[in-house]
Amino acid sequence: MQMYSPEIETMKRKEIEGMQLERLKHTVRYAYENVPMYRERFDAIGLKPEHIRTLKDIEKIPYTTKDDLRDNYPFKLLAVPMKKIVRIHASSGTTGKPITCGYTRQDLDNWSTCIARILTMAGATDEDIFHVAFGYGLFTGGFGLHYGIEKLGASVVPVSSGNTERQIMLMKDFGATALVATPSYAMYLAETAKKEGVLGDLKLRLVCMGAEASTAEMHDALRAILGAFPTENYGLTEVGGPGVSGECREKAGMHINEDMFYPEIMNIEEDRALPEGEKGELVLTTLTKEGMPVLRYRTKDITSLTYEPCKCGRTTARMARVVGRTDDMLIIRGVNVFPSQIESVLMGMPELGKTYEIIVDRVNYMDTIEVHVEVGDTDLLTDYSKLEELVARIRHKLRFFVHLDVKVKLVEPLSIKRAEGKVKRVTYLRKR
Ligand code: DLL
Repeated sequence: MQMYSPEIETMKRKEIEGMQLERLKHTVRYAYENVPMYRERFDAIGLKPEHIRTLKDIEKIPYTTKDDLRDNYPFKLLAVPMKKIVRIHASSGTTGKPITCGYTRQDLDNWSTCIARILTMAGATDEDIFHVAFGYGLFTGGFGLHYGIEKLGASVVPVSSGNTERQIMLMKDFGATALVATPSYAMYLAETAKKEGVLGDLKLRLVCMGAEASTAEMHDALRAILGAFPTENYGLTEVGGPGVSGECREKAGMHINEDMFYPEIMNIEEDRALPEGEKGELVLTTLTKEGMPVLRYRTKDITSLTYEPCKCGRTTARMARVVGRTDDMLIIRGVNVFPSQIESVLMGMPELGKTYEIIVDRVNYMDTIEVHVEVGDTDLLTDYSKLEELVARIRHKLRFFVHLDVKVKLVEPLSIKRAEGKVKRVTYLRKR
């Protein structure tokens, strides 16, 4: 098994923790001395950097939230003068001002290292030709992956997003062996290539996905269509973008770059750290950032951690696939459900296509939920009895697996609008 940084990726737990503690102490002092918001927060509760003596002491530090980043827009959380910042990225979010991230030269170098590690664990080498279909711009996905691929020494084709037919032509003509995209866009590319009858001309052996949630069923479906190995990776603008963690060939969770990020899983309501294996909100602290260090960032992403060494030989902590964001959780007539749970049911049914949307409304004070899903084959739509039977089966499965009575509508293949950036699976007709 190839590793990009074997000396880090196979460290003993005690050594990793020793390194993390040193870096945590440094980051805390550095943030306290250079970022007014952290100094004010610490002073308000009488916390001093020297009070952080063990990794557990991190729990004394207040959380950082998205609102903190917005309130300090655009650059008040930078720990260095602008002269030292060589790149700025931002994430639009859904409302209001974006949140920003500034990188020093060293930050960019560390970022590329994180990405090169993740691509290597996914099985990439310097012989691969990467077709990058993430947007290039303020979004961290395009440039983040781009420089990591270059660092690995592979070839990068910076296609960016949009114009799906042209993307397929270029993948074919340039002989791309690896595709970088969101899972929903990777699926759209796969469906389009299938429709055009060119799947056999593609040389893809690897699909590296990230930036939105996916399910095991989605990975299986992609693998079946493209004949390429799907892996996913995770990150967020607030801590620098992609590169926090990624899957190896075992596909048994995403290995966290623990020398750069310190992960915690918290029960936020009870302000309690959760033990290994339990699901809660991922909280991240950067350990090497110079431009914009972030202490205990509440990601809102729900996952769990394991510290068990992986079969691949790596010893770094792994995070489970993200079930969803706390703010994406649907509460329908008191039942809590993540869109990913609905996706698992739909993707597991071979008669269905791979694109769906969820519509949430409130009628006569009652929450309603409706799922529109494409069928795999148009012919199904003309056979009324088959159609009825399929709808009944989907409803039954949803009732069984997510405990919800869901209205289901089957629609034509390729009739639901595809996203070029991040997919939006849920439409709210009711006020959130
Ligand atoms: O999406 C960074 C990224 C780019 C990651 C490319 C991976 C690949 P943001 O736009 O700030 O940054 O969005 C971050 O996206 O908090 C998660 O909710 C979600 N997300 C990212 N990766 C995954 C994943 C980039 N693998 C937000 N699974 C995060 C589930 C993901 N959700």
